[in-house]
Amino acid sequence: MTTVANPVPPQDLSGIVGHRFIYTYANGWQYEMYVKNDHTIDYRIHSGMVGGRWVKGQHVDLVQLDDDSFKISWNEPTGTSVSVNVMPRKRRLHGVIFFPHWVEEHGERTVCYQNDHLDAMRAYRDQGPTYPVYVVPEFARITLFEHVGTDDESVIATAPGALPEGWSSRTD
Ligand code: FER
Repeated sequence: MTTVANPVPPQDLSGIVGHRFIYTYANGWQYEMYVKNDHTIDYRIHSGMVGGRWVKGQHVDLVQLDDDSFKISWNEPTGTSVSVNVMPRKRRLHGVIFFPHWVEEHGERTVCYQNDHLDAMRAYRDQGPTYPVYVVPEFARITLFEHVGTDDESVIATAPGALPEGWSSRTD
């Protein structure tokens, strides 16, 4: 129970920290996220507008909203902001992506291993244009959800295009 004086519900992040999951949005875009610890994700984008992009060590805000309900929010060096609600047992996810206008126009500039191009991404971000922001709100189905442990650099260590054929279609 929460109150005005204490609006924060109990926080048990063990249902999502140390897990890897693969999901496909209703628009067909397929993503993979690894919650490395309670403030960091690694991810790969298997298909969609910026398919081929991958990132390690993105700082995020992670909270538990309720039983089987988590929210992960962050801002990228590109200026893109993302907020994702995850319901692991229901295999349900809802993401809202807020793309700066330059990413909508030139998504290919962000398709890389971002960690090797952080200064370029910040320069594109600062050059813009930012507006109008392209807002993409979509539900997704989680097709794989597995515990792999925390702070494991080997979970996301390969470009999405360099994985074995069919790798991201594995289900559990
Ligand atoms: C997601 C939606 C968007 C996600 C990452 C993004 C890892 C990143 C978008 C971008 O920077 O292009 O569900 O999960």
